[in-house]
Amino acid sequence: MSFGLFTNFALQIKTGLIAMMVDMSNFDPNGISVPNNNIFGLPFTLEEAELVIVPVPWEVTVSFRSGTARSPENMLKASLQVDLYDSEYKNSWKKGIHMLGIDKKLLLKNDYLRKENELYLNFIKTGEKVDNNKFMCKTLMDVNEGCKLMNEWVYEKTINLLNSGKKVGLLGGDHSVSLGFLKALAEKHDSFGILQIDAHCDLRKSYEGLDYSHGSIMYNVLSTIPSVSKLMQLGVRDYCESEWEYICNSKYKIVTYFEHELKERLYNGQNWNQITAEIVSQLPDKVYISYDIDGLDAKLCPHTGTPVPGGFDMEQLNFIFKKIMESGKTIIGFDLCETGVSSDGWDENVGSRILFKLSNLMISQGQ
Ligand SMILES: [Mn+2]
Repeated sequence: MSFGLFTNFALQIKTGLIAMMVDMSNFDPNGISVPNNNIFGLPFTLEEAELVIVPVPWEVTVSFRSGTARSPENMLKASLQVDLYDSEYKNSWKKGIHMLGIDKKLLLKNDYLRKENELYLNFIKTGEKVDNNKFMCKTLMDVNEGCKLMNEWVYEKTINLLNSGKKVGLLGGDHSVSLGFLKALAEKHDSFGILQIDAHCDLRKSYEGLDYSHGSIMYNVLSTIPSVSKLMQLGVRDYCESEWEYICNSKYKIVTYFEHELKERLYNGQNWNQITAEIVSQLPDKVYISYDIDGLDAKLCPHTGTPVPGGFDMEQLNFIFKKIMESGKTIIGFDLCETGVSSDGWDENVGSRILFKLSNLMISQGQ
């Protein structure tokens, strides 16, 4: 494929001639990717794409290892290596996938507040009371306010895209980024469930004093978005007692498949197909996939923010997604979060392949 195509597209946008008529005659899906193109090396503009990926470069509340705010830009590069041929969802990409540019202001704000939050976390580790320290009270207030603004930013971006008829996927950043998108989806869908892939429950109330921590995302979702009728968590293997109690008191609104239980069932002779059927049957008709990459085996995501031993193989989860599609349920949106940044590009390589699979799921469904 030649660089001429990109110029050609730019010209068509300027002259307003694009509409849905994308000239793919010069695009070779079997050829090498053109770096100037968009995600997965695809040539679609925002206007042409059926699915829009919104990158959210944010990791202000991460408590262990940083990097995930940079993963959208790294995944964009890594995505050029993903082959467009998907044996399950052939040619789905032809409906158009486009990733928005990284918002530089949001990234700068993230960098500043992340440092502030580090100061705050180091302070509370000393065991001193925040209330007694005016400087720390102000720092905490700034961090919480910044996270609130990020949520509003995500809401505005995603509701506008949904209103213009686009399908939307979110690319974090840490897991806290999903709240605004889920609020936007709740305006479009009366009732839906969340399928959460995660090593953690993320059900902590105001984790470490932070209102919008990655460790509180599902608590915040359930306490502020009544349209979420069910939360199904898969692969959890690191959680605290209050989260366990919260699940037990949820009257089965939260169904958690803990990793040790899943493994035990497999060891006792059940197969993945049986377990998958059980999982899929409990999901409501409309499903949002919240994919925290740390739900996978850490060998697939060694630089994620809070890795935990154990976890899924990628294909195990793809199998569940396939069965959801076969069941006739609708996937209304997704997020992919917590992909780390690695010097050899491995984490981003895995992440971009998951992003392509999630994109294909969404886009292969009818409008
Ligand atoms: Mn998470």
